[in-house]
Amino acid sequence: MPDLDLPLLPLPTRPDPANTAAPRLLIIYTGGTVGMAVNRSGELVPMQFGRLDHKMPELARLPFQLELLSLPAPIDSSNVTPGDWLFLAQLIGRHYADFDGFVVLHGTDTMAYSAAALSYVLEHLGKPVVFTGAQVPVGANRSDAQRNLVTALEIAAARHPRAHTVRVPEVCVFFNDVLIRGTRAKKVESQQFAAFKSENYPPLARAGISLEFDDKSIRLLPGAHLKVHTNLETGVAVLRLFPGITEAVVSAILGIPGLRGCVLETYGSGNAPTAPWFLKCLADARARGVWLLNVSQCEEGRVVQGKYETSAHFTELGIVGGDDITTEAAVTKLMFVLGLGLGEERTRQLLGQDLRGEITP
Ligand code: ASN
Repeated sequence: MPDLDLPLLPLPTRPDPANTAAPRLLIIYTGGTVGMAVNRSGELVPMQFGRLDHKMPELARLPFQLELLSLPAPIDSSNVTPGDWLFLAQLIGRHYADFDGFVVLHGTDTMAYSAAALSYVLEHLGKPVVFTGAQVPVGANRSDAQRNLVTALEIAAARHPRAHTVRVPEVCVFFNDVLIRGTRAKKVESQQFAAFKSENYPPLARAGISLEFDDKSIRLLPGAHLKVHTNLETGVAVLRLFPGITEAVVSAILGIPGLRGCVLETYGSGNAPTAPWFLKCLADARARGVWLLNVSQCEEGRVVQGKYETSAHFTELGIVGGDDITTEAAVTKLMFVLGLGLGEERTRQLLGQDLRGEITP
């Protein structure tokens, strides 16, 4: 694991001098388009931010105390690994007591996976961890970085107007105009600014002229102490079905040496072929101890195993129904739950139940 002792750079802001309790926020810069520049070959590559406050003078007007922590080697989020998620979680754990909220600047391509992974790994989170980024780099004309970052910071600082308790104690994604639970986020756009969608769950907030929180949709877990988990099982795969998929493909994927779990991306409400060879591949994988999590390819709706004959065998084969979970949240849930190293019974229980608001039971 890289060194956790990374320097914090205080950014000049304007906390109300009379308000000694001005929210203290930590921005963690990991890379992504938000901080990219074009190289000699004309490709966008991640860069160090340098003086973020010079590129975003609006930060100086915010009534917060802000500090910036930049990873030594910022990356395009296509290069993110489970090791990066664990490192990020450790970093947040390291600074948890000293800050009121965290904003993670991250590439958009795999932001939904990172936000879901952090949701699992940061158990009993009581402070906001808001992922955001940009579709156009911060220095460029028409960049969306300013708006996304400023609003993400406002969300990370937000308190209930009367009780003054933390408003969004969740890992979430803020992008363009929506705040989305980390385990419900999906990148749906590579060209437009509205790049993310909340799947099967209402947005936690909408940002228009004012910031409107949907308090009843936000998870509150009062009184708990943060636990940062330190292990993720990487022996997982995704098997997306399509008409015409062959036995060779299915058996090759499910037979990968060291495979511990696989997301089965099925049709509709969790349906799949009933061909004997297909069911045998699943049964053989289960017999080798591979966990199978049934996730629908549909963007809305849920898996109901046994609704159709084409999913009737799944429960008896020991395949876990994923309800309305996204693939991003399912992959990271498998990594997290299998990484706990629990017995058969408990593993099945955790895979099937709602852990971080990723399913509507
Ligand atoms: N390739 C970039 C990334 O995910 C895309 C972006 O940030 N908009 O790092």
